[in-house]
Amino acid sequence: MPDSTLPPTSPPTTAQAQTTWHILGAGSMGILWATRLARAGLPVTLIVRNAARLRAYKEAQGLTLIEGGHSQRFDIAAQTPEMNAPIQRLLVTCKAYDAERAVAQIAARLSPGAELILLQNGLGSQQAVARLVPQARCIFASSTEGAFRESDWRVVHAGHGHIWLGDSHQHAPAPWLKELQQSGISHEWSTSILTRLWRKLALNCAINPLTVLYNCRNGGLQQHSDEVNLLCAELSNFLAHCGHAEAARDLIPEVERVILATANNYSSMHQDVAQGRRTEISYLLGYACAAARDAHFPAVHLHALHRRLSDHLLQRGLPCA
Ligand code: NAD
Ligand code: KPL
Repeated sequence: MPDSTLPPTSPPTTAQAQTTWHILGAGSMGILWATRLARAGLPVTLIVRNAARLRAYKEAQGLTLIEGGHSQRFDIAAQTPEMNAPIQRLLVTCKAYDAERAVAQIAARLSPGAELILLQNGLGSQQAVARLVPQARCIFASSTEGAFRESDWRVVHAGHGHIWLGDSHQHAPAPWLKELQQSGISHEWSTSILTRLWRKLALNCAINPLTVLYNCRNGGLQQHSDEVNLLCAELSNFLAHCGHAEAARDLIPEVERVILATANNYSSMHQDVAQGRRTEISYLLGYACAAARDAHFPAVHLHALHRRLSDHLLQRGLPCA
C-alpha cells in the first residue's frame, strides 16, 4: 500500500495563532484524531509516555492513518509529559484506567482556563480527572468511531461514527467545534452528555460482559436473549431510580437492535480479553454496580454478572479492576 507523506504542519501565518491540539495517548483514538486534525492544517502535538516512546516515534517518522485502503503519513510534533510548554487544549485518549494518572503528569502545564476533552468509554474516569484539575473545563465525549492499531503509530479507521461532546457544568458549546467540522469529524454538542454516557454504559453492560463469558460475537447473544433482557430490565429500573430515566428509554429494543446490527463483530471487551489486554470493566459494569450500591438499589443481576466476569478475568490473569 503506497504511503503518501504530508509535510509537517506549519504554524498559521495569520495574526492570531490557533490553539494547539495537545493529544495525550497516541493509541488508536489519539492517532485517529491527531491525523485528521493535522490533515485539516490544524496545529497538533502528541504527548507520548516517555523518552523511549519519543525516540520510537521519531524513528517511525510520523503517524499513519489508513482509510479505505489508502494510507497517509503525517509528520506531527511530539513531546514527553515533562516538557514545560503550557497546554491550553488537551484531548485525552488514554484508556479509562490510565486517564487520571496521565493527566496528573501534565497537570502543572495546564494554562488558566485550559480545556480537556475526555474521550474515555464508560464513566468514572472523567469525574476523577475533573476532580484532579478543578481549574480546567472538562468536556466529556461519547464516540461511536472505530479504530485499531495495525502496528505502532499506524491506525486503521475501521468504522466511521459520530461523537457527542458536552460539559456537565457549563452548557455553552465549545468554541472550537468548527475545527472538528473542518477536519471531517462528525460531531454534535450535547447538553445532556451524562445521559448519553449512561446510555452507552448500559448498552455495554448488557452486551460486552456476556460476549466474554459465552466467548461469542455480539450476534451470539441472540441465544441468550432471556439473560440480556433481565439485565436490560434491571438497568432500566436502576437508571430510572437514579434520575437517568431518559438514558434507559426503550433499552431492550435498542440492545436488540445493536446486537443485530453488530452481529458479526466481537465486542471491544471480548477483543481485549482475547488479546490478553486489560479491560475497562471498572468503568462499565464496576461503575454501574458501585452506583447501584451507593443508591441502595438491589441490582442482583448486575452484581452477579460482575462477579462472574471478575472470576473469568482473574482465571485468565487479567485485572478485574
Ligand atoms: P489505546 O490503548 O489504543 O490507546 C491508549 C494510548 O494511551 C496508548 O498508546 C498508551 O500508551 C497511551 N497512554 C497510557 N498512559 C499514558 C501516559 N501516562 N502518557 C502518555 N500516553 C499514555 O486505546 P484506544 O482504543 O485509543 O481507546 C482510548 C479510549 O477510547 C478508551 O476508553 C476506549 O474505550 C475509547 N474508545 C475507543 C474506540 C476504538 O475504536 N479504539 C472507540 C470508541 C471509544
Ligand atoms: O460499543 C460496543 C463495544 O463493543 O464496546 C458495542 C458494539 C455497542 C457493544 O456493546
